[in-house]
Amino acid sequence: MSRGNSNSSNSGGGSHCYHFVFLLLTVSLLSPSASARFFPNVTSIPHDDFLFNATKTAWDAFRNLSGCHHGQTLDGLAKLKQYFNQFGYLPPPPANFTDDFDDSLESAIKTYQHNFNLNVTGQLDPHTLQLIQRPRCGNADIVNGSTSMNSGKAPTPFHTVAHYEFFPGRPRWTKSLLTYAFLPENQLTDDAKGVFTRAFARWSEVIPLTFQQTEDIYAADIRIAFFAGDHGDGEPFDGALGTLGHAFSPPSGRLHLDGDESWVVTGDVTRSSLETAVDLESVAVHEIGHLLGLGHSSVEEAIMFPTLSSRTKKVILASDDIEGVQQLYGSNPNYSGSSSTPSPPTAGQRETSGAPLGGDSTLGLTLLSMFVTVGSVLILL
Ligand SMILES: *[C@@H]1O[C@H](CO)[C@@H](O)[C@H](O)[C@H]1NC(C)=O
Ligand SMILES: *[C@@H]1O[C@H](CO)[C@@H](O)[C@H](O)[C@H]1NC(C)=O
Ligand SMILES: *[C@@H]1O[C@H](CO)[C@@H](O)[C@H](O)[C@H]1NC(C)=O
Ligand SMILES: *[C@@H]1O[C@H](CO)[C@@H](O)[C@H](O)[C@H]1NC(C)=O
Ligand SMILES: *[C@@H]1O[C@H](CO)[C@@H](O)[C@H](O)[C@H]1NC(C)=O
Ligand SMILES: *[C@@H]1O[C@H](CO)[C@@H](O)[C@H](O)[C@H]1NC(C)=O
Ligand SMILES: CC(=O)N[C@H]1CO[C@H](CO)[C@@H](O)[C@@H]1O
Repeated sequence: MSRGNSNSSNSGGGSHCYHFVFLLLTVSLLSPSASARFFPNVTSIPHDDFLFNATKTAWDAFRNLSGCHHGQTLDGLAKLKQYFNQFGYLPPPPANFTDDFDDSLESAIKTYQHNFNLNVTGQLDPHTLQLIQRPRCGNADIVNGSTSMNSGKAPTPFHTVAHYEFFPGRPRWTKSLLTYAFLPENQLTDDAKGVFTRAFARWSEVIPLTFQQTEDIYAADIRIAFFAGDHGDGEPFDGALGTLGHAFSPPSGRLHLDGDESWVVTGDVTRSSLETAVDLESVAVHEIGHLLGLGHSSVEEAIMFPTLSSRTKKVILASDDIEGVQQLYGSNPNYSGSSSTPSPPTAGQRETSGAPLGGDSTLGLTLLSMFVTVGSVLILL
């Protein structure tokens, strides 16, 4: 389940449909007629379905598994096993997964509970199911059997240990200037690109690496793209929530984001009336951590913790993130050593005093607009 060196072929099959998402419109403008002003073809796209309905998200069905335990058979357990397989907790089955709550599922649940600091019960208790359903990074927690979170650490009952972790073999970049480019077909606005500038800056502040945008996506070290569904790398995206993005370890440089999310580019995501709103910068900072060689961390405050709830902003590197990335690259000589200096206010964090909840337009909240391509340009990306 590693994203390390996947060379898988274009399983998108060359079909390419274009899904319209959103162009820096405030939510109040997201009526089909307003959208149509910008993109005449938009009426054919059923965007209301995923934007305004939070009930049909990727892992909602797991809700029904609450209380299920060893020995039972229940519809949906096979799907849960696929989930655990996706994130490295279960090996792929010889044939299909069954709906039986068997030993291997119980053991996967225990490992998951250990990694996410839950009580290790081996049961699908409410806390565990809640975490399982939370939107998260698509990268596995366990790569090639090398566990990256709590479960990979030797038991150290008398100390706290760092929880940051690397990909197997500890791949890292060996040059200090890395270029990045955006998939031209996504047609990102300057505001959206600015989100990535800020996200890269959070890492370059603490390590001696510099990131520079380039227009040439084929020459760039890091290639950033929004895709919907299956996009040819063997790790399809899954619509609203579920997995939000994934990124490959060095020196691959591929950073992919799920084009079906309601990405918030500017404004206070925590006050969005949209249940599925996801903060773009928060996910970008996390995925850049993978690009640099970090795996997932069990420290909940860490950027490299695998989950991110919708309507949540989390962009400040925790000491766990900083120690981890400095193990790979050393410290930036200009770095003062304080791990939690809030960044100066940016367009994305402007005060929006007094605006009532529910009126996103009055909050100055903007959603990402892009064209999402499925399956065509991907072989090189
Ligand atoms: C995982 O193992 C496979 C087979 O041994 C190897 O080809 C692949 O590069 C490994 N992935 C990582 C990230 O180490
Ligand atoms: C919109 O319609 C025009 C003309 O039918 C077509 O050329 C264009 O590709 C369409 N754009 C999208 C995003 O579907
Ligand atoms: C969950 O259970 C409810 C009630 O039994 C059922 O109506 C619903 O379809 C189930 N949902 C899924 C996604 O299986
Ligand atoms: C596995 O599941 C798929 C989809 O549900 C089904 O088409 C296929 O026949 C199953 N294969 C086996 C070996 O059970
Ligand atoms: C763990 O178990 C304790 C004692 O039963 C309980 O108080 C606590 O809420 C549980 N924590 C979680 C995260 O489930
Ligand atoms: C440190 O700061 C100096 C002066 O601003 C700058 O020229 C240099 O590039 C910085 N070094 C790094 C590694 O960021
Ligand atoms: C949670 C949520 O927003 N649900 C909505 C799903 O779509 C239907 C029909 O548009 C609405 O009535 C629900 O409120």
